Amino acid sequence: MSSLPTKYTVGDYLAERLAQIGIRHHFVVPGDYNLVLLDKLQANPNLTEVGCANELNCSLAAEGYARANGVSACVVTFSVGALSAFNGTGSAYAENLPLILISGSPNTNDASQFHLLHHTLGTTDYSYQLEMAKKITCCAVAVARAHEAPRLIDRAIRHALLARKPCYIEIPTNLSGAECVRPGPISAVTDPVTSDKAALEAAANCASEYLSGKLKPVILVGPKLRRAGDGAEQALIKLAEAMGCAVAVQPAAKGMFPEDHKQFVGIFWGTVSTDAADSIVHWADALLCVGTVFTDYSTVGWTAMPDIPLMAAEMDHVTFPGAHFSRVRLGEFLSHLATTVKFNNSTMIEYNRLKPDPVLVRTATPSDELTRKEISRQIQALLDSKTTLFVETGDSWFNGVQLKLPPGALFEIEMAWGHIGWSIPAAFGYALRHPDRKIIVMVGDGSFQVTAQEVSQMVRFNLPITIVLLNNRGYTIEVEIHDGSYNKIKNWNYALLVQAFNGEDGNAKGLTAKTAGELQDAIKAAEENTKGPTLIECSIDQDDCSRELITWGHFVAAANARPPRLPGV
Ligand code: TPU
Ligand code: MG
Repeated sequence: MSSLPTKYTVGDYLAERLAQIGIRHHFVVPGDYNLVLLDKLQANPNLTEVGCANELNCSLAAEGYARANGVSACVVTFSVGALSAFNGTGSAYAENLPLILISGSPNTNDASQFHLLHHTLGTTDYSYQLEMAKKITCCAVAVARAHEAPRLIDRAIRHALLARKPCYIEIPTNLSGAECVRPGPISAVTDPVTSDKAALEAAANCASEYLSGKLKPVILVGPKLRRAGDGAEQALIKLAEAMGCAVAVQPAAKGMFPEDHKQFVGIFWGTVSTDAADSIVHWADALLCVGTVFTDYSTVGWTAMPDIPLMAAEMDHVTFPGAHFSRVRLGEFLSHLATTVKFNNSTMIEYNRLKPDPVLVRTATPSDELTRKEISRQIQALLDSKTTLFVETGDSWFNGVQLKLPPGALFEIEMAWGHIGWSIPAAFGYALRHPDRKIIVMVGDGSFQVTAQEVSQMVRFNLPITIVLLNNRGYTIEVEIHDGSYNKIKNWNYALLVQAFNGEDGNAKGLTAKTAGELQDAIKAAEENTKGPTLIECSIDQDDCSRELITWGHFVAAANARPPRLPGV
């Protein structure tokens, strides 16, 4: 590695650590407080700098990259950059992704000289950014002396990797180039914590007790299964097969248990579940929750919260009614359980009785006006083993969750944070790490307007992402929760906008579809465009939304409107 520095600086140290933990692309927006740091990161031969249009998009691109790569880095300038990047960092926290947020900061001499500085609140206390970062990361550090950098950088990264949460590293502008020691062995940062043997054993015994005497066990899979890593997804398949029971999946975990597996019984999402997943979950007398997240959204306004005592296997602990076991790693626990459980397929037998017959999907004729159903039908036909489908907040959630994933197809959703506009930068970040996958984004017009600029990075990097934009002229998901004039938005010429991002050398295509035949042609053109993104604007009627959205919106609105509870009542 002759190109690595012989004398290390704080910036070199950080660069080497990022490369050592498997980061190949770091997402940046420059500003005078981080320019020297950017030079140092650029100088590392294993890192590729990826510029973004703004810091919100930069943080969301890093969020998407972390989904593909397991960890990511976002580098911004002080306050004006970092406060925008806090949003994607919040997403990474809620979605359990280790995103390393790195911010440049003022020269170390300024605080003691009581200087007023640009990009600050206009006071002489610059500690506010670190204090804010502490609330939205698992570990926030500010380097104040170059010799402290190795310890602080290693600590922040290790915490993020272990907790699967973002961390924050602040580096003053005059320290990025300051000398520090070279990095020690990376295993000190990356080595996993394994389960406590006694706790693992005790948790497995407790699981046998929990299941004994139960006749109708069901496994419910949540989004933390994939985040846990450690082979947890494979271990779950083994456990499910050893038990023989029904396996339902939460919407944010779609694709984390293969949809073509004979024990997959659908997406459990209360009254808007697919197949008969809700019936079988409600029929169960034992529910093994694996990495589940119960929120107002995933429980349809608290109407679908399971009401039997649960076993909850989390990323690093397991709980039962009346028992808790810390330091039990999910993958190890599931693997252990697979060797001790008894086979009981009663819920599969019942499920096969309850399962609805396949619905006949009507294919539109080419001249038919485009509908939501026809869009879904055509997207379904596009999915293959190489597809990763991104679904954005809005009716795209419901349309996407209804689709059947063929083996190998992956699904990405940001249901916990729910930031409209997430899918465009996130799909961009993800695509850089997985250029071999066929990436399709389902996004609404309102969401697209939030982060549209990041399509220009897809153009810059020649990424053939297909964006299916559902133009229903407004914020339909909000209409179904609570309507008002604020849910109307200005219509754009989306196809033309995307072509504007081409400048003099881009390969983006912008297409419009108002009929079934036009959509078919546009999809064909998208498949032929291998050198850049293709956006297909699908115009549909304002009221053409899914049954599931209307039902879900009704219950979420009811949960939002609960009157304040008075003390003692
Ligand atoms: O399909 P559709 O019309 O529901 O989707 P579209 O057009 O993307 O509209 C989404 C509307 C929406 C809003 C305004 N969904 N959630 N919100 C609230 C919201 C506001 N700001 C951010 C950053 N995220 C949000 N989820
Ligand atoms: Mg819309």
